[in-house]
Amino acid sequence: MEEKQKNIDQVMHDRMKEMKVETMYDRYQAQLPQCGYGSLALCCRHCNYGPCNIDPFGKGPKKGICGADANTFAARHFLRMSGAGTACHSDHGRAVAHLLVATARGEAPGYRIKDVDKLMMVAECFGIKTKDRKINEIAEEVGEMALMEFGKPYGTLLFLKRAPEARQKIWEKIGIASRAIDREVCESFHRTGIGGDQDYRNLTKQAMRVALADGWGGSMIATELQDILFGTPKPVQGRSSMGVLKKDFVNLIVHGHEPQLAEAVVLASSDPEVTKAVLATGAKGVVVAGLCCTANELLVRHGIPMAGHMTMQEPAISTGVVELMVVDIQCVMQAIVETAKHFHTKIVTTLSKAKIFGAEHVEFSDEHAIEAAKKILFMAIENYKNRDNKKVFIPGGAEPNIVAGFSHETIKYMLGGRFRASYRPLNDNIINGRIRGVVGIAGCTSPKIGLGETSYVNLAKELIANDILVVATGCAAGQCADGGLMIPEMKDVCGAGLKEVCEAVGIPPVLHSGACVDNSRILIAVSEMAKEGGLGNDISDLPVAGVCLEWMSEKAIAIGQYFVASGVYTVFGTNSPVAGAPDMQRLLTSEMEELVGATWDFEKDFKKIARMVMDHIEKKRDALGINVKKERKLYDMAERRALERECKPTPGGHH
Ligand code: NFS
Ligand code: SF4
Repeated sequence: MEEKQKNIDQVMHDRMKEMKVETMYDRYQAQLPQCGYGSLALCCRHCNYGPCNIDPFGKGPKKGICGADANTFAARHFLRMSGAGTACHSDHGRAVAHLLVATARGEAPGYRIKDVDKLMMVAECFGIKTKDRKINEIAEEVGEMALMEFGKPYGTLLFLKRAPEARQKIWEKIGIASRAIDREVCESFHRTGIGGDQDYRNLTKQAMRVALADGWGGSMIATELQDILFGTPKPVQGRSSMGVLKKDFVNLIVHGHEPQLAEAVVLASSDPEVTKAVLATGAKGVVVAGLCCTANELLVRHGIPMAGHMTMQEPAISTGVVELMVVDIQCVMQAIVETAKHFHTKIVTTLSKAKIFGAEHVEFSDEHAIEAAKKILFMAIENYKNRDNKKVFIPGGAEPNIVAGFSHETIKYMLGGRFRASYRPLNDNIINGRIRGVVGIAGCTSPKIGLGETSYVNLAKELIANDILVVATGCAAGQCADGGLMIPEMKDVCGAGLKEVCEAVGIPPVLHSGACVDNSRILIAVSEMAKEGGLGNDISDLPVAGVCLEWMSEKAIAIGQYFVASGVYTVFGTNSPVAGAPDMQRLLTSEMEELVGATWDFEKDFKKIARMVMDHIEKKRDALGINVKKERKLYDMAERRALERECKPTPGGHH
């Protein structure tokens, strides 16, 4: 029997095993069996009466010492996860807002306002006067107002207004229109302490409100303000593979999430002083490659190559050619410091809020970004001579294998044409059935599904074969990119309808829309589809869905929850975060429908997920009345005569 070709993940892990470099798969094995209480959300240590456990099956306790039951346990966990995820995306957004203000004031010399159109759009959305004002003045006010969104004492978030009116009404009606971002995060933690909110339905509502403060707040601020500063993504060729690292070059990997660091490193890497220093070492140049969401940010804006997603951070170092990995925050595993010890690689942290024991630290600031970036580059260059060529091993090619950069503006522009950017053609193609619907694939990669598995690739392939357009972000997008799905040629594995559209517009069937904060782009896209008309008047009317197969981070839970609260049916793979609390599980997977017109679903079996999503899409199409069964045409006399003139009646006659 022919052996299935190993993918880069497997090849790298074989190599690491050989070299006795520990991986997350080893550590995952060492954790097995994972704690049953934890897996079911049935442990609580929110106070020191505990830790308390609930026994879901046997005769053990059904309540914590304070009396909290399984639903309260699970709902509190769920709210804390939503709150923590929101905090991550939003603190990132806040940093970008600070940078915008600093840039506008001329206090951040490495940066400038790149996208004035986007600045004007956000200014208008914030109700800021733009006429006869200097760009920098407007930018400063936009940044200041964005910062106010975190702590304003009254009112609700300004970006909520970008949702369809029907959606805003639902949020108002059930009391989940988010107020200030920090307030929602703070209140979530307040409510989940001992003796706080102990009604799982009420807790879940707050989980919606805090998550909406992520999607329509912190994440959207991050995305839009980054576009202002670094440019709104446009289609760009790129490469995603370990092969982007090059043998004769100084290789520097930027890992983490906030693009301000990565942008500065990219900028500084072409500084003549840096080039001179590189050439002096005998290397041919310097490769800056991204990892995780930083990679997505750099890829969609500049086509900077991507070395990998979450589960590939240790393998990337194990190529032996990485002089330095510089990190900021989020999804950076402490383990990389140990991995690096097997090689010459330096690990450098940059934020005072995220240090790793054993790593070097170069403090990064908006004011001195370029200096810090240069310092880091010189450290990498200096380290080139320490590379051990016997340890070098780089799998994968280096030629471009993706077209990325599909911001919602680009999608609209490509579909509608230069003079009338619009979602009309997309809506029309959904109505006429060439495209059945749209699915957003987002989120993490995880060792839980097994080494070498490419769950997102398989799912995306099945969806596009069934005429469903796929929009991908985060590590899921990274995996789809590695899997070769993000090139226009992939139209050939699509269903006939989607193929026709991809051909006409010149897009791949799986669109790379950026990092995890860029899921906010999907919110805007679905809002505009709803407003464009013909597909109902709310997001929950659209034939769309969200999927995260290998969720890991608390951020993924926040994203899932804001998708659902925005009206998007969302399916998560592996396991439910509330599995041990049946009422809570039912609330998420069915009763949410009544509240917000959408639900969660959790499904272990990946193969089933494609089916679930497609069924959902067809259900929505039916409800919209766009799945009209071809009515049998009844001819009147005149038509009948005309027909008879054209063709001879066959035996049995016409109907
Ligand atoms: Ni999203 Fe990005 Fe990746 Fe998951 Fe982590 S990098 S913000 S959390 S693992 S997709
Ligand atoms: Fe136990 Fe209640 Fe304290 Fe949790 S909050 S640890 S359930 S007593």
